[in-house]
Amino acid sequence: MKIYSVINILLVNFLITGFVYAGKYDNTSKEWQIKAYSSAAPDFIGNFATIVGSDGKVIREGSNGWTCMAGNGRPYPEKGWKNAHDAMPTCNDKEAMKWMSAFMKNEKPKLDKDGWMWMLHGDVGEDNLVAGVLNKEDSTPGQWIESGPHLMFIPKDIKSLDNWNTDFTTGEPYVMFPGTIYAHVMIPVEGYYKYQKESEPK
Ligand SMILES: [Cu+2]
Repeated sequence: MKIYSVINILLVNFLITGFVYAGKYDNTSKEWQIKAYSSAAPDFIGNFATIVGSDGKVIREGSNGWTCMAGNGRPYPEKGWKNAHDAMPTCNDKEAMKWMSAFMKNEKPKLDKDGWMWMLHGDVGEDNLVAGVLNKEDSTPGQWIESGPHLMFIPKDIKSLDNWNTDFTTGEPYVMFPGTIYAHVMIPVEGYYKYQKESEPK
């Protein structure tokens, strides 16, 4: 009897500690953010990129003209993003950076040439036809895609994407937000379908 209560107390303690610990992550540090955001691109780009923190300020100066930052437009959680995927980090060249800031302000992007954006941690889901949809329930039926690793091509002239593939289930590059001011090309790389197996080509 005694032994059981001791074991019980130990178990309960262990569980409580476990729960408290699980809720106690803190991903707001510069170190966490630099690691999570810079790894949205391959090392040879991310290691030399400027990193913008959650407060919109530069937390590391870069040297290659690229900028990495969290791309998730949802409110920044008190303890930071749960993980890198949740942060939806993007590494942008100069043109993609212009596109990102226009996108976040709901403005029309004005680029001087085509741009490139890496998103090797994927995103937490998009309606492929409509920008800004935050939940699968609100998306166009069959058009919700939670992306794994990909590269994005951002054209200066969105008309150049007319008649391109818009089907994300083929594995080929496809147009996201086709026919809109935010039309761009998604280029899936290894692991692209890991969050949404049912869309993988069979
Ligand atoms: Cu993307």
